[in-house]
Amino acid sequence: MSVMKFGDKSLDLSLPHVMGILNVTPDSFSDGGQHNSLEAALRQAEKMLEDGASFIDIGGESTRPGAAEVSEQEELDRVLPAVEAIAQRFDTIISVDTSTPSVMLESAKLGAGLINDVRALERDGAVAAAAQTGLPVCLMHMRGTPKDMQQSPSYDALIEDVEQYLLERVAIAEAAGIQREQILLDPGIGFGKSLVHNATLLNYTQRFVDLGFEVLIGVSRKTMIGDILGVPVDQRLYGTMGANASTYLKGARIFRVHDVKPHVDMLKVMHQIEESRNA
Ligand code: 7PM
Repeated sequence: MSVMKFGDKSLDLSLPHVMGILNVTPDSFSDGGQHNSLEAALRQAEKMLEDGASFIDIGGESTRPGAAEVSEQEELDRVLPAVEAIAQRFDTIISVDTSTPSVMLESAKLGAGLINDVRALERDGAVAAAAQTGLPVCLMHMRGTPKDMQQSPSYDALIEDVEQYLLERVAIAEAAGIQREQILLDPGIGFGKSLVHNATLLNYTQRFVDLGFEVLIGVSRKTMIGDILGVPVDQRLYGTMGANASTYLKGARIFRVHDVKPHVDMLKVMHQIEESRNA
């Protein structure tokens, strides 16, 4: 049993877990308005929890390729009301998808259980803020910035580069007092990578697991799936599930997805098969 603590909750990471994506960017709810969008976020969170999500990942910054940065105040205004409302109503682990120190600190006070940073705590003050919360962190690899990362990404040695970067970030996190056992790694699918880069990284998931870390994968509905299948974003579920199933077999244990129920069912079946040794 590999139990990891996320604030006041614990999870057995020998089992697969689904992290449901909750975007609280203004463009994610068409009806507009602060109150309406909070209501819509709560309904979406409730549905994902009924469907078996272990985490709700709340993000207020669009890291879509080419996206502009949001101001700190804007991000606080989007994320904190959702963290507070979900923490009050539901018994779940709240993950905050943020690179901003104040968002980390304030979210932790309101009950968040995980800091999920696509910039691996690179922003000024982020390592110290994350350490101060005492929460686990997910360190993700990104090459470049959301603005420029998809402009012909290239690597000398993809796997070595990503591994070296993540281990550097682990060392910096540990030096600030974050325990090794509190660190999740994520290869950062779609963040400065071509289709072949993404596919290769997924194929090498075991290598990151073998470093002694739990691995989180975020491939849901991404361009990688669209490139392979030639389908728009609303038709990428089956392809997403194929990618996630493949990495489950290579040791990934947390799957960040839009479509919770299909993944919970798929992972339950895969887990049962993988754990069946003695008939
Ligand atoms: C628009 C386009 C909004 C793309 C958001 C995105 C990951 C993540 C994201 C990931 C971890 C998405 C991305 N992706 N956090 N946050 N790993 N740990 O497609 O792959 O969801 S944002």
